[in-house]
Amino acid sequence: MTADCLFCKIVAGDIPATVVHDGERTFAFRDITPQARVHVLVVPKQHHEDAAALAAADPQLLAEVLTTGAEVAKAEGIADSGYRFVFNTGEDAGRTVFHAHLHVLGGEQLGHFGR
Ligand code: D5M
Repeated sequence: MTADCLFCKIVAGDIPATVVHDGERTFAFRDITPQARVHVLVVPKQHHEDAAALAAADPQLLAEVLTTGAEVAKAEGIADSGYRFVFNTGEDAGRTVFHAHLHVLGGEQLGHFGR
């Protein structure tokens, strides 16, 4: 756990969240400001700054984050209708939390991404 990391605190149970998955190395909870009917965040339990850092340090764990995202989509009933995976990186993407996290978005027709 990294001090002052919001998502490390959520994984540790120090900050409440609506948890949808608590696995050996991955964790998932509902986004507090949902951008779609289904909006879940999947994180590695271990702290990594962003997706690229996670890929460099532990590619297997990044694969587990993606697999967990697909399992969450299935459990949320959106696997067949379709969903979107997003990793925001940097200021222009509006990145706010510096613990790698996968957004799983779906449950409705999503607008095309970009501007
Ligand atoms: O996404 C960071 C996301 O984290 C953003 O969609 C809001 C969400 N968030 C922030 N605080 C919380 C808590 N406490 N619970 C659940 N979700 C939270 P980014 O890709 O960094 O822009």
